[in-house]
Amino acid sequence: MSEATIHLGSGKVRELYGLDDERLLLVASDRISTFDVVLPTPIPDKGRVLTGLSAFWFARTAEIVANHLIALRDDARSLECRRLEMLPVEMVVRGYLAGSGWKDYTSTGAVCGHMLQAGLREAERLSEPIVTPATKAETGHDLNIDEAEAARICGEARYDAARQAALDLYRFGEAHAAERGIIVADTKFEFGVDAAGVVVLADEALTPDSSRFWPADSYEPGRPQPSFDKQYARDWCEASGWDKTEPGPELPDDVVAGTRARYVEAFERLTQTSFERYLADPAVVLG
Ligand code: Q0Z
Repeated sequence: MSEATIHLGSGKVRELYGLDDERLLLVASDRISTFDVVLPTPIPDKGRVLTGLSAFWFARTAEIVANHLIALRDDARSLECRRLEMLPVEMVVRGYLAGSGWKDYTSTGAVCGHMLQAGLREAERLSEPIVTPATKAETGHDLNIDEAEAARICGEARYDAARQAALDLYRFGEAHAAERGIIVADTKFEFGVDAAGVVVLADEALTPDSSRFWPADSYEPGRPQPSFDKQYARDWCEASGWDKTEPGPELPDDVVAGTRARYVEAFERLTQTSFERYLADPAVVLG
């Protein structure tokens, strides 16, 4: 990284830097969050897994929608990106009934304004994916809004372009992952607008941190599903008696190793590339 690199912000597990007027650097750390708390123990290579997966999807979906990727760096954890004017709404696409969507459905029969058929079970696959936009609330938590509100905030044309891209991206990713034994239950996309007014996919794409990945081989609607990547860490945290407030517990070595193995497994299944090969030459995921 050059000396002129300016730190612009921190996410829970990523850092954002300015490179010049046109370019940003997104760096994925090895930090892991569970139950909304960042744990003190890193998962080795987690940031490289997430960066490699994002780069893989950006390369494979460029014909669906333009994206912000300029280059994948040799450290395998950093993406050089185009600077965009971000839309202030996150585009969540849900193909399965989980998390806050399942909660809303049980209390109202609808999810963010989408009235769904009666009698659906927890984790059930929806007949069609739905878009449930969200904004960053004051609390830092996401606030679900309906699509009409999102369109007002973004502008109709920009919202419609982002919505169509999000649905097409989800359908592509879900079908690709399903062939490799991973269910993408839902995922969050962020979009920006470039200087020409084009709506562009930004941030990360179809990673385990921006999505719910479930193992297909144990899928059974009617109960909560295990997370493909975080379940070891979550189970250990639950059993430890931690009250889920800051600070989180240190993870033991076997839980770190098991969690790392699941991230690497997700990477290798989805990209059909050995993780070792990716570390030696990150550009292999760009196809
Ligand atoms: C992404 C974020 C992170 C903290 C701003 N291409 C872009 N153009 C303009 N802005 C962004 C992007 Cl990706 C942008 N974030 C989210 C990421 C750390 C915040 F790694 N904020």
